[in-house]
Amino acid sequence: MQTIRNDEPERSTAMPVVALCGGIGGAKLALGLYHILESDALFLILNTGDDFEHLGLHISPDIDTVAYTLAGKNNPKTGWGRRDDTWNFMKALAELGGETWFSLGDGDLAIHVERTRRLKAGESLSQITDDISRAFGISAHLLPMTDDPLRTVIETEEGALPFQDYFVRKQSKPAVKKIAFEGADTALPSAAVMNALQLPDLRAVVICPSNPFLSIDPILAVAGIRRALTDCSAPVIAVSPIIGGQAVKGPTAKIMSEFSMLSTARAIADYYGELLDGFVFDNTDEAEASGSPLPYLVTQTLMESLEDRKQLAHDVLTFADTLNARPAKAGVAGPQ
Ligand code: FO1
Repeated sequence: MQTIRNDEPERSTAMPVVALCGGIGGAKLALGLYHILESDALFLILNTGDDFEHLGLHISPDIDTVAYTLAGKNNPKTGWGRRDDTWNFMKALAELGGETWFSLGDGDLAIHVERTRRLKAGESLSQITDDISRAFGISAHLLPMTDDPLRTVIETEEGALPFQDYFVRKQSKPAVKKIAFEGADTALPSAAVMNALQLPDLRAVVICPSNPFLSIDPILAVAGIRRALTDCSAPVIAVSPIIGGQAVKGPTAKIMSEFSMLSTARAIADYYGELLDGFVFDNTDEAEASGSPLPYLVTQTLMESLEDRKQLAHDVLTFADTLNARPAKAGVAGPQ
């Protein structure tokens, strides 16, 4: 581990931490952070580029994955959906010849129905998400990146595919040529997102080990968020989603090769570029870490158990505290 200074006093667990998070992979580290921080110190900025209308319902997969995970209601086998859910609705839908490529459990349906009803009544996604997380007893702040429509569209060898068509229906098989974020030119970040990034005593901004292209880029595409990250007082640290050249889950490594990138953790750090103040490599990638121009930490990033999630969260924040000792980031400019 390379540090700037190691004699800083330990930071309080009550100091706020912001994390940018997609679905399954990101939710693991979010849970670790949630466990080690004081109850309301965690602010999660969540990707809504995967949201879509399906069967007349507004589905927000990453918000729901994180909410279920923090509430202990998540399905540990799939990573998405509710623990111990039943599938009567899907069976009945199949009997009618309805669309069954996207699986909605009976209990999971409640969140989609309620969200859709409230959106149609004119409430914001932020307000609805906040109410759902309070109803689940979650004390962290779950913040959709925007209340405006922003949809990830994957331009593939088979043509342009809405995100869930690419990811679930086509199982991420078509080669990706480009990724677009429809609505990004008009989508605004919610006030809660900007407030979180401007908290004066912010301890760290953590980019979870989510897919950079599919889960983090949509967040960065919302006007003002990238700039708020480069301007914020806290160090911005990304945790590598690549370990030993492979993604723990999902198509990150596949997309990297389709974009003619090396499937390495270093390539992820380079991709985030000037946004970062620090990068976290897995132990497996220690050799490539040593050439990193950024301050870095080498630790276990594979999160199999709850203990692993908490340990990684602790390691990342301890690393952030060493970077906090650096002069303020004031004046650092970055692309919007
Ligand atoms: N992922 C799948 O691979 N297959 C599904 O049928 C599926 C259903 C589903 C329902 C609700 C939900 O909140 C998530 C669901 N996901 C499913 C996960 C989701 O599509 C992706 O994991 C995320 O969008 C990527 O982060």
